[in-house]
Amino acid sequence: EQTIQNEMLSGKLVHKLLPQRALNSNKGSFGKTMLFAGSPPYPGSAYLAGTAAARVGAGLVTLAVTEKMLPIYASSFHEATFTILPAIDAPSFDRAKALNNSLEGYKVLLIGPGLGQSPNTRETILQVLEYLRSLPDEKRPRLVIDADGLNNLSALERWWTLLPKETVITPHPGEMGRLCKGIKVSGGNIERLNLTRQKAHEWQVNVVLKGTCTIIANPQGQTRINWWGSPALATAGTGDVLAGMISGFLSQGLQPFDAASAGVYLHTAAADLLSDDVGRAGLLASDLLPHLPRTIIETA
Ligand code: NPW
Ligand code: AMP
Ligand code: MG
Repeated sequence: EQTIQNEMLSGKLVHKLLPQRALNSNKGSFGKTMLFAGSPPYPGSAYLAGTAAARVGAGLVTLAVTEKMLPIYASSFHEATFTILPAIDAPSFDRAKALNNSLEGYKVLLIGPGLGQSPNTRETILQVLEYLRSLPDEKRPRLVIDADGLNNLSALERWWTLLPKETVITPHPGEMGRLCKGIKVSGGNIERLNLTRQKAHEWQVNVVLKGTCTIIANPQGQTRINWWGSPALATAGTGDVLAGMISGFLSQGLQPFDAASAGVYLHTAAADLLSDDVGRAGLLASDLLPHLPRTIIETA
Protein backbone atom coordinates (compact mmCIF):
# COMPACT_ATOMS: atom_id res chain seq x y z
CA GLU A 1 0.00 0.00 0.00
CA GLN A 2 1.28 3.48 -0.84
CA THR A 3 0.81 6.45 1.47
CA ILE A 4 0.91 9.49 -0.75
CA GLN A 5 2.74 12.35 0.91
CA ASN A 6 4.45 15.24 -0.88
CA GLU A 7 6.80 17.73 0.77
CA MET A 8 8.85 20.63 -0.52
CA LEU A 9 12.50 20.47 0.49
CA SER A 10 13.53 23.41 2.65
CA GLY A 11 16.47 24.40 4.81
CA LYS A 12 14.32 23.88 7.88
CA LEU A 13 13.41 20.32 6.86
CA VAL A 14 16.98 19.39 5.92
CA HIS A 15 18.50 20.96 9.04
CA LYS A 16 16.52 18.49 11.16
CA LEU A 17 17.89 15.55 9.18
CA LEU A 18 21.57 16.46 9.45
CA PRO A 19 23.84 14.24 11.55
CA GLN A 20 25.12 15.51 14.90
CA ARG A 21 28.88 15.67 15.46
CA ALA A 22 29.53 14.67 19.07
CA LEU A 23 32.61 16.13 20.78
CA ASN A 24 33.99 12.70 21.62
CA SER A 25 33.59 11.29 18.11
CA ASN A 26 36.25 9.78 15.87
CA LYS A 27 36.38 8.98 12.18
CA GLY A 28 34.74 5.63 12.82
CA SER A 29 31.68 7.46 14.15
CA PHE A 30 30.89 8.84 10.70
CA GLY A 31 31.18 5.73 8.64
CA LYS A 32 33.26 4.40 5.81
CA THR A 33 32.24 4.93 2.19
CA MET A 34 33.50 2.75 -0.66
CA LEU A 35 33.35 3.92 -4.28
CA PHE A 36 33.40 1.71 -7.33
CA ALA A 37 33.77 4.54 -9.82
CA GLY A 38 36.08 6.06 -12.42
CA SER A 39 37.63 4.49 -15.53
CA PRO A 40 40.14 5.77 -18.11
CA PRO A 41 37.80 8.17 -19.96
CA TYR A 42 36.31 9.49 -16.73
CA PRO A 43 38.86 9.54 -13.89
CA GLY A 44 37.45 12.78 -12.47
CA SER A 45 34.14 11.18 -11.49
CA ALA A 46 35.63 9.11 -8.68
CA TYR A 47 37.54 12.13 -7.37
CA LEU A 48 34.45 14.37 -7.43
CA ALA A 49 32.15 11.83 -5.78
CA GLY A 50 34.71 10.70 -3.20
CA THR A 51 35.69 14.19 -2.13
CA ALA A 52 32.03 15.20 -1.92
CA ALA A 53 31.35 12.31 0.49
CA ALA A 54 34.23 13.49 2.68
CA ARG A 55 33.15 17.13 2.47
CA VAL A 56 29.70 16.35 3.87
CA GLY A 57 31.28 14.53 6.79
CA ALA A 58 31.97 10.85 5.94
CA GLY A 59 34.68 9.48 8.25
CA LEU A 60 36.70 7.67 5.59
CA VAL A 61 36.45 7.37 1.83
CA THR A 62 37.97 4.47 -0.08
CA LEU A 63 38.28 4.30 -3.85
CA ALA A 64 38.22 0.84 -5.44
CA VAL A 65 40.37 1.37 -8.54
CA THR A 66 42.91 -0.42 -10.69
CA GLU A 67 46.60 0.07 -10.07
CA LYS A 68 46.80 1.97 -13.36
CA MET A 69 44.35 4.60 -12.08
CA LEU A 70 45.84 4.87 -8.61
CA PRO A 71 48.46 7.60 -9.34
CA ILE A 72 45.72 9.97 -10.52
CA TYR A 73 43.92 9.86 -7.21
CA ALA A 74 46.92 9.45 -4.97
CA SER A 75 48.19 12.83 -6.14
CA SER A 76 44.86 14.68 -5.90
CA PHE A 77 42.90 13.09 -3.05
CA HIS A 78 45.38 12.63 -0.21
CA GLU A 79 42.78 11.66 2.38
CA ALA A 80 41.44 8.69 0.43
CA THR A 81 42.46 5.10 0.99
CA PHE A 82 42.40 2.54 -1.81
CA THR A 83 41.26 -0.95 -2.63
CA ILE A 84 43.27 -2.12 -5.61
CA LEU A 85 41.20 -4.01 -8.15
CA PRO A 86 42.49 -6.32 -10.92
CA ALA A 87 42.78 -4.61 -14.32
CA ILE A 88 39.61 -3.61 -16.12
CA ASP A 89 39.82 -6.59 -18.51
CA ALA A 90 40.64 -9.17 -15.81
CA PRO A 91 37.93 -11.79 -15.15
CA SER A 92 34.91 -10.14 -13.59
CA PHE A 93 34.85 -12.82 -10.90
CA ASP A 94 38.29 -11.67 -9.67
CA ARG A 95 37.34 -8.01 -9.78
CA ALA A 96 34.10 -8.56 -7.88
CA LYS A 97 35.84 -10.78 -5.33
CA ALA A 98 38.46 -8.11 -4.62
CA LEU A 99 35.75 -5.50 -4.07
CA ASN A 100 33.41 -7.74 -2.07
CA ASN A 101 36.24 -8.86 0.20
CA SER A 102 37.01 -5.23 1.02
CA LEU A 103 33.49 -4.23 2.02
CA GLU A 104 33.48 -5.42 5.61
CA GLY A 105 32.85 -2.50 7.96
CA TYR A 106 31.71 -0.16 5.17
CA LYS A 107 28.43 1.70 5.64
CA VAL A 108 28.02 2.66 2.00
CA LEU A 109 28.95 1.53 -1.47
CA LEU A 110 28.55 3.94 -4.38
CA ILE A 111 28.61 2.29 -7.80
CA GLY A 112 28.73 4.05 -11.11
CA PRO A 113 30.11 7.54 -11.70
CA GLY A 114 32.45 7.31 -14.67
CA LEU A 115 32.62 3.52 -14.48
CA GLY A 116 32.09 2.76 -18.18
CA GLN A 117 29.85 0.16 -19.76
CA SER A 118 31.98 -2.77 -20.87
CA PRO A 119 30.37 -6.25 -20.57
CA ASN A 120 33.07 -7.09 -18.03
CA THR A 121 32.15 -4.12 -15.85
CA ARG A 122 28.46 -5.05 -16.08
CA GLU A 123 29.24 -8.61 -15.01
CA THR A 124 31.33 -7.32 -12.09
CA ILE A 125 28.46 -5.11 -10.92
CA LEU A 126 26.04 -8.06 -11.07
CA GLN A 127 28.33 -10.16 -8.90
CA VAL A 128 28.71 -7.34 -6.38
CA LEU A 129 24.92 -6.94 -6.22
CA GLU A 130 24.52 -10.66 -5.66
CA TYR A 131 26.97 -10.50 -2.78
CA LEU A 132 25.19 -7.51 -1.21
CA ARG A 133 21.84 -9.31 -1.42
CA SER A 134 23.34 -12.26 0.43
CA LEU A 135 24.35 -10.14 3.44
CA PRO A 136 22.14 -9.69 6.50
CA ASP A 137 20.62 -6.23 6.84
CA GLU A 138 22.93 -5.00 9.59
CA LYS A 139 26.10 -6.04 7.74
CA ARG A 140 25.09 -4.81 4.31
CA PRO A 141 26.52 -1.50 3.14
CA ARG A 142 23.78 0.79 1.87
CA LEU A 143 23.96 1.13 -1.90
CA VAL A 144 23.87 4.20 -4.15
CA ILE A 145 23.82 3.65 -7.92
CA ASP A 146 24.42 6.49 -10.36
CA ALA A 147 25.47 7.07 -13.98
CA ASP A 148 27.09 4.01 -15.61
CA GLY A 149 25.97 1.85 -12.68
CA LEU A 150 22.45 2.58 -13.92
CA ASN A 151 23.31 2.36 -17.61
CA ASN A 152 24.77 -1.12 -17.11
CA LEU A 153 21.62 -2.27 -15.33
CA SER A 154 19.13 -0.70 -17.69
CA ALA A 155 20.18 -3.09 -20.47
CA LEU A 156 18.78 -6.01 -18.40
CA GLU A 157 15.21 -7.25 -18.01
CA ARG A 158 13.70 -6.57 -14.57
CA TRP A 159 17.00 -5.12 -13.37
CA TRP A 160 15.37 -3.81 -10.19
CA THR A 161 14.93 -7.36 -8.85
CA LEU A 162 18.74 -7.47 -8.54
CA LEU A 163 18.98 -4.60 -6.06
CA PRO A 164 19.39 -5.07 -2.32
CA LYS A 165 16.87 -3.34 -0.04
CA GLU A 166 17.23 0.37 0.77
CA THR A 167 19.09 1.25 -2.42
CA VAL A 168 19.16 4.84 -3.74
CA ILE A 169 19.36 5.47 -7.49
CA THR A 170 20.14 8.92 -8.91
CA PRO A 171 19.27 9.04 -12.63
CA HIS A 172 19.26 12.19 -14.74
CA PRO A 173 16.40 12.25 -17.28
CA GLY A 174 18.49 10.46 -19.92
CA GLU A 175 19.34 7.63 -17.51
CA MET A 176 15.76 7.48 -16.23
CA GLY A 177 14.53 7.07 -19.81
CA ARG A 178 16.85 4.07 -20.25
CA LEU A 179 15.75 2.57 -16.92
CA CYS A 180 12.13 2.92 -18.05
CA LYS A 181 13.01 1.19 -21.32
CA GLY A 182 12.72 4.06 -23.69
CA ILE A 183 10.13 6.31 -22.08
CA LYS A 184 11.06 9.92 -22.82
CA VAL A 185 11.29 11.61 -19.45
CA SER A 186 10.08 15.06 -20.28
CA GLY A 187 6.89 16.88 -19.56
CA GLY A 188 5.98 19.03 -16.63
CA ASN A 189 6.89 18.57 -13.03
CA ILE A 190 3.57 16.91 -12.17
CA GLU A 191 4.23 14.17 -14.73
CA ARG A 192 7.79 13.76 -13.44
CA LEU A 193 6.53 13.63 -9.86
CA ASN A 194 4.00 10.93 -10.69
CA LEU A 195 6.54 8.93 -12.70
CA THR A 196 9.12 9.07 -9.89
CA ARG A 197 6.59 8.01 -7.26
CA GLN A 198 5.25 5.20 -9.40
CA LYS A 199 8.68 3.84 -10.29
CA ALA A 200 9.99 4.03 -6.70
CA HIS A 201 7.04 1.85 -5.71
CA GLU A 202 7.30 -0.55 -8.65
CA TRP A 203 11.10 -0.91 -8.29
CA GLN A 204 11.07 -0.81 -4.46
CA VAL A 205 13.96 1.64 -4.48
CA ASN A 206 14.55 5.29 -3.51
CA VAL A 207 14.60 7.28 -6.73
CA VAL A 208 16.23 10.70 -7.18
CA LEU A 209 15.09 11.99 -10.57
CA LYS A 210 17.49 14.85 -11.23
CA GLY A 211 16.75 17.94 -13.24
CA THR A 212 16.08 21.62 -12.75
CA CYS A 213 13.48 20.52 -10.25
CA THR A 214 14.75 17.30 -8.65
CA ILE A 215 12.23 14.81 -7.28
CA ILE A 216 12.91 12.20 -4.62
CA ALA A 217 10.56 9.30 -3.94
CA ASN A 218 10.68 6.30 -1.63
CA PRO A 219 9.01 2.91 -2.13
CA GLN A 220 6.29 3.81 0.40
CA GLY A 221 4.97 6.66 -1.76
CA GLN A 222 6.56 9.65 0.01
CA THR A 223 8.03 12.32 -2.24
CA ARG A 224 10.15 15.40 -1.68
CA ILE A 225 10.61 18.09 -4.30
CA ASN A 226 13.60 20.35 -4.66
CA TRP A 227 12.06 23.39 -6.22
CA TRP A 228 15.23 25.48 -6.06
CA GLY A 229 16.96 25.13 -9.41
CA SER A 230 20.37 26.56 -10.17
CA PRO A 231 21.60 26.70 -13.78
CA ALA A 232 25.10 27.00 -12.34
CA LEU A 233 24.82 23.21 -11.88
CA ALA A 234 24.31 22.60 -15.59
CA THR A 235 27.94 21.59 -16.09
CA ALA A 236 29.99 18.37 -16.20
CA GLY A 237 30.56 16.48 -12.99
CA THR A 238 27.86 18.00 -10.79
CA GLY A 239 25.90 14.72 -10.78
CA ASP A 240 29.01 12.90 -9.57
CA VAL A 241 29.27 15.41 -6.69
CA LEU A 242 25.62 14.80 -5.77
CA ALA A 243 26.05 11.00 -5.72
CA GLY A 244 29.03 11.45 -3.39
CA MET A 245 27.11 13.78 -1.08
CA ILE A 246 24.23 11.32 -0.73
CA SER A 247 26.74 8.55 0.00
CA GLY A 248 28.45 10.71 2.62
CA PHE A 249 25.15 11.27 4.45
CA LEU A 250 24.32 7.56 4.32
CA SER A 251 27.74 6.89 5.77
CA GLN A 252 26.73 9.00 8.79
CA GLY A 253 23.63 6.89 9.39
CA LEU A 254 20.87 8.87 7.69
CA GLN A 255 18.04 6.78 6.26
CA PRO A 256 18.24 6.52 2.44
CA PHE A 257 15.31 8.86 1.72
CA ASP A 258 16.72 11.45 4.15
CA ALA A 259 20.29 11.11 2.87
CA ALA A 260 18.99 11.72 -0.66
CA SER A 261 16.98 14.74 0.53
CA ALA A 262 19.92 16.30 2.37
CA GLY A 263 22.23 15.72 -0.58
CA VAL A 264 19.88 17.18 -3.16
CA TYR A 265 18.98 20.27 -1.15
CA LEU A 266 22.56 21.11 -0.10
CA HIS A 267 23.89 20.53 -3.63
CA THR A 268 21.68 23.33 -4.95
CA ALA A 269 22.25 25.46 -1.86
CA ALA A 270 26.03 25.26 -2.38
CA ALA A 271 25.61 26.31 -6.02
CA ASP A 272 23.41 29.25 -4.96
CA LEU A 273 25.95 30.33 -2.38
CA LEU A 274 28.72 30.37 -4.98
CA SER A 275 26.55 31.99 -7.63
CA ASP A 276 26.01 34.96 -5.32
CA ASP A 277 29.74 35.69 -5.75
CA VAL A 278 30.62 34.45 -9.21
CA GLY A 279 27.38 34.26 -11.18
CA ARG A 280 25.81 31.27 -12.88
CA ALA A 281 28.25 30.51 -15.69
CA GLY A 282 31.66 28.96 -15.34
CA LEU A 283 31.19 27.14 -12.08
CA LEU A 284 33.24 23.93 -11.97
CA ALA A 285 31.79 20.91 -10.21
CA SER A 286 34.95 20.83 -8.09
CA ASP A 287 34.33 24.44 -6.99
CA LEU A 288 31.37 23.16 -4.98
CA LEU A 289 33.49 20.86 -2.85
CA PRO A 290 35.26 23.26 -0.43
CA HIS A 291 31.97 25.13 0.07
CA LEU A 292 29.92 22.14 1.19
CA PRO A 293 30.83 22.44 4.90
CA ARG A 294 29.84 26.13 4.96
CA THR A 295 26.61 25.36 3.11
CA ILE A 296 25.77 22.84 5.82
CA ILE A 297 26.36 25.39 8.61
CA GLU A 298 24.20 27.97 6.87
CA THR A 299 21.27 25.59 6.39
CA ALA A 300 18.50 26.17 8.90
P1 NPW B 1 20.39 15.88 -24.37
O1 NPW B 1 21.77 15.80 -24.90
O2 NPW B 1 20.22 16.97 -23.33
O3 NPW B 1 19.33 15.87 -25.37
P2 NPW B 1 24.76 10.28 -20.71
P3 NPW B 1 26.72 11.61 -19.11
C1 NPW B 1 20.35 13.29 -21.53
C2 NPW B 1 30.60 10.45 -16.48
N1 NPW B 1 31.03 11.82 -16.29
N2 NPW B 1 17.42 16.68 -19.08
C3 NPW B 1 21.03 13.97 -22.69
O4 NPW B 1 20.09 14.49 -23.56
C4 NPW B 1 29.30 10.03 -15.84
O5 NPW B 1 29.43 9.70 -14.46
C5 NPW B 1 32.33 11.99 -16.04
C6 NPW B 1 17.19 15.95 -20.20
C7 NPW B 1 21.83 12.86 -23.32
O6 NPW B 1 20.99 12.12 -24.21
C8 NPW B 1 28.95 8.82 -16.67
O7 NPW B 1 29.64 7.70 -16.16
C9 NPW B 1 32.92 13.23 -15.88
N3 NPW B 1 18.08 15.09 -20.72
C10 NPW B 1 29.51 9.17 -18.05
O8 NPW B 1 30.37 10.27 -17.84
C11 NPW B 1 32.12 14.48 -16.10
C12 NPW B 1 19.23 14.96 -20.10
O9 NPW B 1 21.17 12.18 -21.19
C13 NPW B 1 22.17 11.99 -22.19
C14 NPW B 1 19.54 15.67 -18.94
C15 NPW B 1 28.44 9.57 -19.03
O10 NPW B 1 27.48 10.43 -18.39
C16 NPW B 1 30.86 14.19 -16.90
C17 NPW B 1 23.56 12.36 -21.66
O11 NPW B 1 23.78 11.53 -20.62
C18 NPW B 1 30.13 12.94 -16.42
O12 NPW B 1 29.53 13.14 -15.15
C19 NPW B 1 18.58 16.56 -18.43
N4 NPW B 1 18.81 17.30 -17.30
N5 NPW B 1 20.78 15.34 -18.55
C20 NPW B 1 34.35 13.31 -15.49
N6 NPW B 1 34.93 14.52 -15.42
O13 NPW B 1 34.98 12.30 -15.25
C21 NPW B 1 21.20 14.44 -19.45
N7 NPW B 1 20.27 14.20 -20.38
O14 NPW B 1 24.80 9.73 -22.06
O15 NPW B 1 24.32 9.33 -19.65
O16 NPW B 1 26.17 10.93 -20.42
O17 NPW B 1 25.64 12.05 -18.20
O18 NPW B 1 27.69 12.64 -19.53
P1 AMP C 1 24.48 14.88 -14.09
O1 AMP C 1 23.76 15.13 -15.38
O2 AMP C 1 24.42 13.47 -13.63
O3 AMP C 1 25.88 15.42 -14.08
O4 AMP C 1 23.71 15.69 -12.98
C1 AMP C 1 23.57 17.10 -13.06
C2 AMP C 1 23.19 17.66 -11.71
O5 AMP C 1 23.06 19.07 -11.81
C3 AMP C 1 21.86 17.13 -11.17
O6 AMP C 1 21.90 17.08 -9.76
C4 AMP C 1 20.87 18.20 -11.63
O7 AMP C 1 19.73 18.27 -10.81
C5 AMP C 1 21.71 19.46 -11.51
N1 AMP C 1 21.29 20.47 -12.48
C6 AMP C 1 21.61 20.56 -13.76
N2 AMP C 1 21.02 21.62 -14.34
C7 AMP C 1 20.29 22.21 -13.38
C8 AMP C 1 19.44 23.36 -13.32
N3 AMP C 1 19.22 24.13 -14.39
N4 AMP C 1 18.84 23.65 -12.14
C9 AMP C 1 19.08 22.88 -11.07
N5 AMP C 1 19.86 21.80 -11.06
C10 AMP C 1 20.47 21.47 -12.19
MG1 MG D 1 25.76 11.93 -14.03
